[in-house]
Amino acid sequence: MLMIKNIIKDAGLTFMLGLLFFACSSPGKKDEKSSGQLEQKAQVKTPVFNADSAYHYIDKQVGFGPRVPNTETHAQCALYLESKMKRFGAEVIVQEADVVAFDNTVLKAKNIIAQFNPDKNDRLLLFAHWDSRPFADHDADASKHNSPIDGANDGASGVGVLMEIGRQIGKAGIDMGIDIIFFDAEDYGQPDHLDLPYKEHTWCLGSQYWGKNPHRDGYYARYGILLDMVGAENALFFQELHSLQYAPELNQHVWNIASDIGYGNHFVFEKGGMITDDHVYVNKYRNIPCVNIIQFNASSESSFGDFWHTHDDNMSNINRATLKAVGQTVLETIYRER
Ligand code: AHN
Ligand code: ZN
Repeated sequence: MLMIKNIIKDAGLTFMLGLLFFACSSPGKKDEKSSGQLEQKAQVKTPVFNADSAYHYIDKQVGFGPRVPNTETHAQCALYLESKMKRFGAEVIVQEADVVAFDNTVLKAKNIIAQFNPDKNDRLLLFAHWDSRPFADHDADASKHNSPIDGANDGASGVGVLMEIGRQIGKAGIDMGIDIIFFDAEDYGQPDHLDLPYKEHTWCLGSQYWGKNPHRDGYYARYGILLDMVGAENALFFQELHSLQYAPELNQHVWNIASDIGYGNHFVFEKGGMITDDHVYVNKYRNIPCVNIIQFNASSESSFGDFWHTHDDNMSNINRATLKAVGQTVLETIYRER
C-alpha cells in the first residue's frame, strides 16, 4: 500500500514537474519563435533627421571658399568631406580623375565615395555634386560673371543633407548596403554669358567618369536618388522628366513617402522639366534607375530659383524646413527597404 502510495506520489510529482517544465518551457519557445519572426521583420526604426546638423555641414563647405576644381579651397573641402564620412563609419574611396572641361581645361576631379556595409551586395545609392560653379553667368551684374559662386544651394545643400543621412546611418546601423557619392565637376558646364556654340555633355564630368569607371567592377544598386538644390525656402520638387522616364515607380514611391510623412507641401505630383544632371549618366552607364530631387519649376521664369548661378546663392537662402523635408523623406525611403 505504502509503495503504491509512493508510486502515486511520484507520478504526481512527475506530473507536477512536467507541468512546471511545460509552463516554463513553452512560453520560452513562443518567445524564441516570436523574436525570430521579429528579427526577420525588425528594422531599425527610421532615425530622426537633424536639420541643424545638415545646415552646419552646408555652412562648413561654403566656409572653405569656392569648391572649384584645381583650387586649394576645393582640395581642403575634399579632405573635410572624406574625414567626416570616415568618422560616421563609412569606408571611403576618393576616386581621382582627369576630366576635360568645355574650354579644354583639364580638371583634377575627385569623386568621394562613402560606403556603409561595403560587403553587402544589395545596395542603394545616394548622390549629390560637391563642386561649386566657377561662373555666375546668371548674375545681374555682368562684371561678376567670371567669379565663382558660394553654391550654398547649388552643391553644398545636397551634400549637407547626405552628410547628415550618413551620420544617422552610422549611429543607427542599417540592413542594406548604402553608398553615398559626392560627384565632382558637375557644375563646370559651358556658361551662358560666353555665347559659345552649343556643346553637349559639358556638365556632370565627375559622374560621367564614374559611370564609365565605377569604383567597383560592375557596380550596381537597386536604385539611386540624386539631391540637387534642396535647401531653399519653400522649394518645390516637381517630378523631373528623365526620372519619370528611367524610374517612374521609384519616383511615385518617394513622392508618396514624402506626402505620407507630411512633406507634400514640397513634393508636388506634377511634371517638372527635363534636366541634364548626374542621374542621367548613372542611369545611362550603370543602368541604375535614378530619380532627381531638384528644385525646378517649369512654369516659372526663374525655374531653378532666382539666385541660381548668381552670387546670391549663399547661406542666406538656406532653409532648415526644406532640408528637413528632403532629409527625412530620403531616410524614410531607405529605412523602408528590405
Ligand atoms: C543644365 O542646366 C543643363 N543642367 C543643370 C544641372 C545643374 C547645374 N545642377 C546644378 N547646376
Ligand atoms: Zn549649377
